[in-house]
Amino acid sequence: MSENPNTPSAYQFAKERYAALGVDTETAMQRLAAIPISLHCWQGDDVGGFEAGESELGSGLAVTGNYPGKARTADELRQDLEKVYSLLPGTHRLNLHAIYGEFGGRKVDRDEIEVEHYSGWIDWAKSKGLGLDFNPSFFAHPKAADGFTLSSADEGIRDFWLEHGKRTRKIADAMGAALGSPCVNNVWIPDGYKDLPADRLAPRKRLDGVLDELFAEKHDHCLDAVECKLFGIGSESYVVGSHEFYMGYAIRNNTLLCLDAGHFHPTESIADKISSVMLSVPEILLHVSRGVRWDSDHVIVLDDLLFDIARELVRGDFLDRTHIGLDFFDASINRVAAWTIGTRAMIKALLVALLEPTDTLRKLEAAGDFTGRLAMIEDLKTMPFGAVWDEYCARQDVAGAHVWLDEVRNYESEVLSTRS
Ligand code: RNT
Ligand code: ZN
Repeated sequence: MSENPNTPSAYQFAKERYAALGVDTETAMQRLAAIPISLHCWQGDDVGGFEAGESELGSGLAVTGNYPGKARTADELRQDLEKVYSLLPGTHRLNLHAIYGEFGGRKVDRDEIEVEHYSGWIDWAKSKGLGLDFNPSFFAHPKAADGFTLSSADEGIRDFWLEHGKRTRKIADAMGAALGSPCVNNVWIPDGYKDLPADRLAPRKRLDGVLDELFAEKHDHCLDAVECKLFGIGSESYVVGSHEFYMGYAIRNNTLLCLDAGHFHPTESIADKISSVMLSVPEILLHVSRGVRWDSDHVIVLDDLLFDIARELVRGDFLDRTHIGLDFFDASINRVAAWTIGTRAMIKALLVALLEPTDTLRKLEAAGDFTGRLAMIEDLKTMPFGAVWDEYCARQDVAGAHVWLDEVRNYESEVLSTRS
């Protein structure tokens, strides 16, 4: 089908529509290209990791589904990630968990990990121009089996996990130094009680003290973040690392605060929290996720919650102080597609936010014209952002809507289906 050169392209048409609102689509695309998203490695193998021997996930984490083709080795995971990155416009990052080290089949316990176990990842990231982020893994381990790690009443357990955490900060520092881009190291622990606690304070005091020890040494290329949770499976009544706990901790200690979209009450959105916490903490880490009833980790899609998060980052000019990470895991669909769908949704939401005529909305608001504000918010929903998205993908040489899935299906038949 040949196009009539006199017919404006869908993009040209969209560009003019946005220009009429005072929005420059070219600037929006330029800004978008500079926003990295940190992809979570654990979508690729259902939070399995590469430690020697079998281990139960546990600690309130559960991945459902048995779609074939999950990555069984670091090489397979990297191969899958390369496919995903090839379907994403822009330059992004990878977020690794400590359990994804390359241990050569040897038993290397969590308190024994070294930078060398991650050198395969660092070399690969360097060759692909990717930044790395990191996480201590305080789960799927016999010493996490009774529900407590860093806040345990047992000094031996506490010390074991403290050593693990310290090592991850050193490794994160080495990653950041090697790649010339700071590495966010995010602490999430599962600690909590299934049923009514008698002492809510003692574990929190212990955690407060242990975190001080954990963060005592300065590392120039490691950015420390702490992640709260409302409840988990098996910690329904009490979670030591609650929102208030970490909010206070981050403010007192100048660490990053991690907001996971699935870790709050179901009607609570992290979008509304961003402008508040940004007044008190230097930077934030996001775990963009999608809670569905009692599960916090569905693949993100372009829904109102995602639009709201992206809008708040752009409206508040917070992008420079925000590390956008993803955190979902679905084993019931093609995992490469899951990553691609979720990450592309995140990038699209940011594009829509960058295309908003925020000044106009703010003028209406300042004038008390709430009718005009609501009318504009509603009309913006049918603006042709899809044409700008397609143009952005084309310019970045990335498959557009519908076509990317063909690439994933080919990859599935050529690569994923050969894995038993
Ligand atoms: C768990 C937290 C945490 C994990 C990952 C694997 O509820 O969200 O971020 O999902 O670290
Ligand atoms: Zn999370």
